[in-house]
Amino acid sequence: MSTHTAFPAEFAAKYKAAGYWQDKPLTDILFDQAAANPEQIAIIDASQVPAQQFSYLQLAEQVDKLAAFFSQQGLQAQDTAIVQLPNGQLFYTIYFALLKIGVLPVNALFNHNKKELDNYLEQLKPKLVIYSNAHKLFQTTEYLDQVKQNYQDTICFNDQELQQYLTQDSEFSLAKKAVLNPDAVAFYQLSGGSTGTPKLIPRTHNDYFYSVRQSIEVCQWSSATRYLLTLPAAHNFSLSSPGALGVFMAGGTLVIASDPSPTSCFPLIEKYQVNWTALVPPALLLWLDAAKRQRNKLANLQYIQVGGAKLNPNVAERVEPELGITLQQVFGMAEGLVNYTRLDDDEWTRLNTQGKPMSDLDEVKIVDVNGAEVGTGEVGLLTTRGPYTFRGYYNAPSANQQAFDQDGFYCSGDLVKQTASGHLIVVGREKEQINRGGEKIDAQEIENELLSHPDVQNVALISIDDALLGEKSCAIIVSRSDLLTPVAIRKYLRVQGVADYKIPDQIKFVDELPLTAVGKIDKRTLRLRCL
Ligand code: OOB
Repeated sequence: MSTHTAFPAEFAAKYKAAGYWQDKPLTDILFDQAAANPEQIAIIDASQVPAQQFSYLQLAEQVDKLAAFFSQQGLQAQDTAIVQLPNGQLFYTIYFALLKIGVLPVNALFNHNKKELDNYLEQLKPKLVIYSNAHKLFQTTEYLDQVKQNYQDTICFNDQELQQYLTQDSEFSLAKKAVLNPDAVAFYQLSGGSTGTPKLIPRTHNDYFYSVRQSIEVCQWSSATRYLLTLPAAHNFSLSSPGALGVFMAGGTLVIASDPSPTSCFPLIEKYQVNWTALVPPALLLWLDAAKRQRNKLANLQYIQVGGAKLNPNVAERVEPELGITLQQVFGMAEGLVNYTRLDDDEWTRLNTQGKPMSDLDEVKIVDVNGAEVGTGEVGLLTTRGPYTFRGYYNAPSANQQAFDQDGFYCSGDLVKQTASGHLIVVGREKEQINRGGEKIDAQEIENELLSHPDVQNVALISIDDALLGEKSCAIIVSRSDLLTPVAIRKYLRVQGVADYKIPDQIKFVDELPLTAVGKIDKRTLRLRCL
């Protein structure tokens, strides 16, 4: 059984003929730069104290050394790996090292927990797990022992072991570069999910390479770009839109912050003359607040990207006057399509739209519930296909049937309208997902978890408005016992290994849940009741 839905041959041919797919492996992003600009600083890792710098040559050497090490451990092309690391230089070294020998990683978010890791392990049965003792799940050996027990062919390393290996002055012979098919899967991205089970998104060398190249074109990045990483490194926004890979492709410098707070970021912007960064809307609010006192620290910053969740136009309006920085809205998805407002878009467009597709070969169809296209300015469901939008989740035929129309358009679940200029405005969403300040919660996943509690008879997880995060989650529960408390519910979810950000922010008990005419839980009514 094939577990990967490839781009149909006629589309692949079209993207190649247009010169969009160039049949290059993703690792060329780094190695081309190391050859052309070996001395240029690729990374300033300020998540470490003191900060550490790596030139392109040094980074490439580290990648080669680690690739050789992984090969010695018996890892081979087409093996898979689960990597969960905090933001730092090592994330990129490992990413490129695995890709170089053809191992396919899935980069778990650092705030993922046992539930997510269990799921990725179960789906991929990886040969390699890379974890960090800085994560609470690995502070004791319990979980690691369980992994080793259940997956006896899997080798596990923690970040410190690999870091130590890299700092040793040892001789190594270059790993044999995998002979890569550029149309093949390079790695898996993570889906925000809306169907109850986490899903993996295969991204090919060709499609991802193109998405990075087109992103730096749209954002006009160059070797003068100094980008501050604030978001999780694994996220599609900060990896490829244009993100860290965009920095490397442009030959710029990536500055890594330990977190998105103004306290961590403002001094770095000043010290390292950062001129670009990317934020989710809640972090932007904190930055606007801090800039009232420390705007001078942001003097070098020219552009600020905001995306991952809807940016309120009232907040958008404050960015340019209060920070003195041009705003770029980014509406993307790990599945592919990324929309950017252009640097020279007029002010209304920059403040009120979430951008337009980055590629002229992106096809966007906005449809009503029957699949018929709606007119310009009318709200409908966003569906899309194009040179960097995936064609199917890993090993998930029934989910794929739901997620794609018969022409291979991916149904994103977002409700949008399009302006005459082709820009998209996100007005809502149809999918069962809560967007907690950019962090996605699959409502069904948490509902299923809650339903496994013996005292929970029925439950709905809904979004509620939040001034900082945009949305928070609220679990509305029909309990079998008068003794069930919110504290007990939260504890139960924690013990199950649910990630912290997915634990309901509010928990309410009701006698019964309202139903729609077809007998589904009426979340719209619930949401109104919670206002
Ligand atoms: C990005 O990727 P994901 O996979 O975490 O989430 C995708 C979903 C979209 O379908 C949409 O519902 C929401 O996040 N979203 C936005 C948005 N950007 C993403 N909703 C409103 N306004 C925006 N600007 O979040 C992502 C991937 C690449 C670049 C940027 C964001």
